[in-house]
Amino acid sequence: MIRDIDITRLIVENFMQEFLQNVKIDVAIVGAGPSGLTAAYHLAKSGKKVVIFERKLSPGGGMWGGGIGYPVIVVKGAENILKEMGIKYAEKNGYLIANSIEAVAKLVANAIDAGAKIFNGMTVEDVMIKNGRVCGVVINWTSIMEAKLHVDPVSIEAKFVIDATGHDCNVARIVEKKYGLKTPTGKIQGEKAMWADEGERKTVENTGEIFPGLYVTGMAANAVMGAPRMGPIFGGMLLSGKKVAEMILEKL
Ligand code: 48F
Repeated sequence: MIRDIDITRLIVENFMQEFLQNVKIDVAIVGAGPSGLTAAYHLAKSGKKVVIFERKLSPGGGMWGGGIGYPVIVVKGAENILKEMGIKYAEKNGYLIANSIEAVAKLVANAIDAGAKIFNGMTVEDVMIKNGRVCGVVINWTSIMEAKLHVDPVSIEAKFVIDATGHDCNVARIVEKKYGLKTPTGKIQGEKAMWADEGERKTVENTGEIFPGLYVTGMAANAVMGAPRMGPIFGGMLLSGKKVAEMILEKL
């Protein structure tokens, strides 16, 4: 017999256990797009305690829709990552072509299998900064935020925080507003117009620490540093996610 309250108990108990195991972590990743998921995979594979906080219910960010809603992505320069993730692809004129739904599903599955946690429906609305260093994130349920209820958030302690929030660079924006960034200008430069070749290269180049304890990856890196967008080509996102993980692993 199925008892209704058994279901209630199992869900609440299980979530509470998982959540409490993750209030003090090595790396908090904000955003479960391709760059955040790739970073999570590499950090978790190296045995680090890593959690992705994703505002929406579905992880995958801007990858699901491929280009203009056709579930196809183009990749250049990240063939090894596609292979490692088990994402099937075809090659045409030097470009790799993959199905966006398969790509998201496998990035998510690989990150989870490597040991990363994904908490969905949670928005990072602030960071903790102590002694001039980012040392955690402040979270609230997205549903609470969207309903504009006055409910105070809670904090998660993390040795490093990664802003993987894409075009909006939401975490960088919070820190910029309150303290200024430790970048050459101290300010968010805003992403520039479409230029796939330059954008892909710059995404990887711009990946790095923008405030003590806070790193930026993926499209957020270009938005912070003032580099072009690149549309539905994703090699830069995957390579940037891997790079940010390697940079943090050197310090952990
Ligand atoms: O936008 P998104 O996919 O970021 P990305 O990894 O990849 C960019 C590409 O998808 C595409 C592109 C490729 O060429 O330009 O745009 O850089 O994923 C960002 C994720 O962050 C979540 C958001 O819902 C999305 O899934 N997010 C944004 N702000 C917050 C957040 C927040 N404050 N808290 C939690 N999640």
